[in-house]
Amino acid sequence: MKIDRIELFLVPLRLRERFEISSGWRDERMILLVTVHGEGETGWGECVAAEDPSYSYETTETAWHLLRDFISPRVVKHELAAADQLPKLLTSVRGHAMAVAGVEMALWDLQARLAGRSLAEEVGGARRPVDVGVSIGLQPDDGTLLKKVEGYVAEGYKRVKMKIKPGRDVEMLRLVRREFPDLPILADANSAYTLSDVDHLRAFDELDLMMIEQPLAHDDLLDHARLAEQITTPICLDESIVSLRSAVLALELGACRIINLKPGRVGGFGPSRAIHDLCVAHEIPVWCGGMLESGIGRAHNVALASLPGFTLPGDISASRRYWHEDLVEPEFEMVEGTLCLPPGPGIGVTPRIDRISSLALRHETFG
Ligand code: OSB
Ligand code: MG
Repeated sequence: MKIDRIELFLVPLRLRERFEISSGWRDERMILLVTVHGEGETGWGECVAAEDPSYSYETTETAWHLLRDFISPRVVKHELAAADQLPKLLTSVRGHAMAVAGVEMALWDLQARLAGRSLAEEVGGARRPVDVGVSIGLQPDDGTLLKKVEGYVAEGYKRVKMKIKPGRDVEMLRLVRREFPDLPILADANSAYTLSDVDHLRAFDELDLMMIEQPLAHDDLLDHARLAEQITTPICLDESIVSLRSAVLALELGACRIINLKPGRVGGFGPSRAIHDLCVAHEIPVWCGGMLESGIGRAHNVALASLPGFTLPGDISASRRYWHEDLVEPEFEMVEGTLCLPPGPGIGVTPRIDRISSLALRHETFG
């Protein structure tokens, strides 16, 4: 594949409702879209970096900088045997996996389109509907949360994840558990606790949670391993898993029993497939997380989630859970707790280029 041109778009998209986590809230996303043009086709990617550095050190602006000044110049006009060869062109880029993933996943889309295959087939997935759950942000009060949970359960979501933080955790989850005795639920702390909270975290064990996601710091695998010895609720890691190496280390240390795999966080499909295979070999369940993506990133996530090791419902909800109007056609709809894989080629949904262009605050072309 010879890449002639790369384009970047920055598209503000208002969320249908505020999304609040332990470190802050947002009402709008700055969607960073990447296109790679080559061999007469176009591949689409979405960089998941957020507007601020609270979830990751990467932000929309650092990603734009990396993509413009370091990644695009090493890819444009270069010959790539296949999408999984991208790391060979980027040996001089350390970290910034989200920026890299934007291009990497666009290359996979391009490769799939050129082969006339769906992205799911291209990455080794099966043609099966993908089980989905929903991630609910912190709510102003328990009554509002219970109503939200009830609504999503009625819509058919297979499991519910709730954001927690100190002061909005055990009691709140206990109420939800009381109202929904059989519902698969989990709690995501986004690093809001430390190992000194172990006695408090032990109180979660009676709630029959599927897991607690990222209770401690992103770079503290050792304390996660220590915590795992003192609580029975399975620990799932999100922020801590930024590469295959970090996944190897986490499993070796016993820092988690489950992994939330987000392709946009680990550098794309190449590292995601390697982490997936590692987890399958260790009998560690994986599920596909989300970063409030538009339909473009969602299409990539659905394709990845069709791999066999994804045995738990992902944070891949329907377009309308996030947006009044998505950036793709058709939008993603949930049917009986699942999202269907769009039939190929590539991501299988059509980016609405007119809408993307007219909404874009910034648009740059390289090559
Ligand atoms: O921690 O999983 C997270 C969204 C933005 C940043 C971090 C996280 C999330 C979510 C939402 O939980 C998942 C989604 O529905 O896209
Ligand atoms: Mg998380």
